[in-house]
Amino acid sequence: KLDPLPPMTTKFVSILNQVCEQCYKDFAPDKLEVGVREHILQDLEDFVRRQFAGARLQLFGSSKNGFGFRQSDLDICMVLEGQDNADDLDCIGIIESLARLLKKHPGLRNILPITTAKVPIVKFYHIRTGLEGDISLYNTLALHNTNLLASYAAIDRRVKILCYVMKVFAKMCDIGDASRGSLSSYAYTLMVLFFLQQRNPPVIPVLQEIYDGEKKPQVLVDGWNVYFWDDLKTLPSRWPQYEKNTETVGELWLGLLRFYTEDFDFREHVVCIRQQARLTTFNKQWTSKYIVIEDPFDLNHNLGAGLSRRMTNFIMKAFINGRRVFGTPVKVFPPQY
Ligand code: 3AT
Ligand code: MG
Repeated sequence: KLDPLPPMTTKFVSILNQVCEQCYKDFAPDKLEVGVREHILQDLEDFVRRQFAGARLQLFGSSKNGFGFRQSDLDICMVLEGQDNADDLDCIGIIESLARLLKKHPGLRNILPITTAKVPIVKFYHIRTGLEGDISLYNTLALHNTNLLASYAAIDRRVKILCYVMKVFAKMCDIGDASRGSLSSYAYTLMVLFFLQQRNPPVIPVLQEIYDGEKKPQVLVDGWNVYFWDDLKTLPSRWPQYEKNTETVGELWLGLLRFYTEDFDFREHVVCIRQQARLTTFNKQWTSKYIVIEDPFDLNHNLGAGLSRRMTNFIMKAFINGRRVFGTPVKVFPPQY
């Protein structure tokens, strides 16, 4: 049972907004740091090509999706020229020999192949920058979902800021580490995007539902349709709700916490960013889990599938506390700049 929130004050909404804006300023990398990542990538590609002549390396994840932190890891996908998919490749063998090769790179340390995971990777530590990274093979869907997230981030700056705030919140509440049984950054980003699509009026459209003609185009990757409207210049004419929502980031942040604690029925509905209409857990046969988040492309993939009941409760409690803390006006004296 949720305690009712006291009335909001305009003063406190404005403070909330400042906090969100500041969070973005404090954590977003600048242009220089983006360049550093591209530079490391190029250096690694040159090095890897000594042994894998047709290798191409590509950054994905938060180095590219618009929600990267200064210390975010480098997510790298490797493909071999002339080879469309990983079907007849010995991925584990390649990861192991890639690890042996990277061990000879003077700029790297802590090379660790992980071949037991669903997606085999080799982890590394880049000495000069202190960045960690991993290289996976043919992680093609991840490249596409990175582009989808990047498009949403480019529509409205509030999208970017809210996703940062959400990631900081998740880290601070210790609910943002998938390797320790929690949800991944990617999952929280999907939750933010879903909220912004469902807001009235919405802040962002459903890009996967905008297309020319009668039927949605098919762009198949690993058997899934990765089509979405990526021509953002034409969005104002394609989407009648464009810029209709004028809420501040602070209002949206509290709105998000209230949405997931007061309105959204986790038992009944799926967090699903590929369609405007509500999708039910019953439709998906995903009724055994409380938090259900559907991947926008791989529709068999529930990002909440790995959550234990304990962890689910822990995450929901963090949202409930967040709602109370951010929803209760207190007298604060903002720092003078
Ligand atoms: P960080 O800033 O690194 O926390 P991120 O968005 O880079 O945020 P990860 O490093 O956890 O997140 O993941 C890198 C990318 O891998 C993001 C997404 O394109 C893909 N990815 C991660 N987890 C999943 C998942 N469970 N299902 C599908 N794709 C995923
Ligand atoms: Mg990452």
